[in-house]
Amino acid sequence: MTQTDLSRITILVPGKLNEHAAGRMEKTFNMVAMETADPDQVSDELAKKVQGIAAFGAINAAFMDRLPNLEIIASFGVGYDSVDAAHAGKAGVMVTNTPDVLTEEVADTALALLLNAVREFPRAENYLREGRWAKEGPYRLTPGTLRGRKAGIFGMGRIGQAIARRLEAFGLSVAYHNRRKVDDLAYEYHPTLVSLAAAVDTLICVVPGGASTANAINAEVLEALGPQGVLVNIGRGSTVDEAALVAALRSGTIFAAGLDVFADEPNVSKDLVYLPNACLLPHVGSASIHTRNAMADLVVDNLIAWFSQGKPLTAVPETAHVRAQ
Ligand code: NAP
Ligand code: 8YV
Repeated sequence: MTQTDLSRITILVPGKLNEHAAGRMEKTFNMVAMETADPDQVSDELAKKVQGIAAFGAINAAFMDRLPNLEIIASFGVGYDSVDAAHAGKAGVMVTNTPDVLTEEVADTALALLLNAVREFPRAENYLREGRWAKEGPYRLTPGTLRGRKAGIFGMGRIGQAIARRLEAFGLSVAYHNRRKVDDLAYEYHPTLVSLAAAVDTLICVVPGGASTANAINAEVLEALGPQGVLVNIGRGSTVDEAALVAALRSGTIFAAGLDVFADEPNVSKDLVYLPNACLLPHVGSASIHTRNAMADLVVDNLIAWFSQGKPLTAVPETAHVRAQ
């Protein structure tokens, strides 16, 4: 199929579209934007036309079922817990995500969160901006340091390994927990999350969201991490029991936390916002123009590959069996 033929293919874009993706999509496909992925907002005429979705938010089973000719959902982000990929797999709909292109950016952000949480750099900067350095003297010596810390990575996948490389360069030891031990990786493996937390004082969470990781970081894990413990979550907010985390930060059960992701984004619990030992970012792990453009390109390139060659570039495992008709 030629580029001209692709322009006859209707791609639905629910929600706010990344600008770079929008530019390429408009030139390549018949792009139809809609506010949210609400099946009741799709006319019968449009429903029949749609062959693909570029997803920048959640896509549930009801929305897929509304579109009888849907072939592919190209999702923006490596994590695709907001897309019902299991349903798509059963319905013969391909789902793609955006792995690799964001790995190094997200790993950088994880290290920034760790340093900020341990060395209080955002608070020290506010101290300067408030004029307190000149009035009150130097910012306090931080009780926290990276020196001598032992790091544990929950989710030693693509991003977990990029974080591990950085931690090694910073002089920290590294251990990890996954469901399966990774072949040819020298880091110490722990078969349970609690055993990992007990063995380290710096826990970095970078597992996918979804049922298998929901609330995995609970009171028991935080207790095991201990009073010098620092939790960094760059994975998904659903993985942390936020009430247990707030209690652990308040009571000194752990020392500090650095969080990029939250249970109910963009709403962040006031309990966390008011805690001085929580360092918070608004889900910006991959949020540079460079990396978001690369993710946007991969969304568009997956759609082009599917409709021109019948094979996407980065299928998610749940739909790897799906073939173009
Ligand atoms: P990946 O390569 O698939 O790595 C995920 C790792 O988690 C794998 O090593 C996997 O190993 C492990 N894992 C999965 N389920 C688990 C479970 N139930 N228990 C223990 N370990 C489990 O994915 P990635 O590219 O590194 O991305 C990881 C996640 O980071 C994404 O899914 C996304 O949620 C998050 N993320 C966040 C941002 C941000 O902006 N904050 C940006 C990008 C990604 P096993 O299968 O052996 O368990
Ligand atoms: C994106 C992410 O910010 O890739 C992921 O899984 O969480 C982030 O890179 C997000 O998907 C875009 O909304």
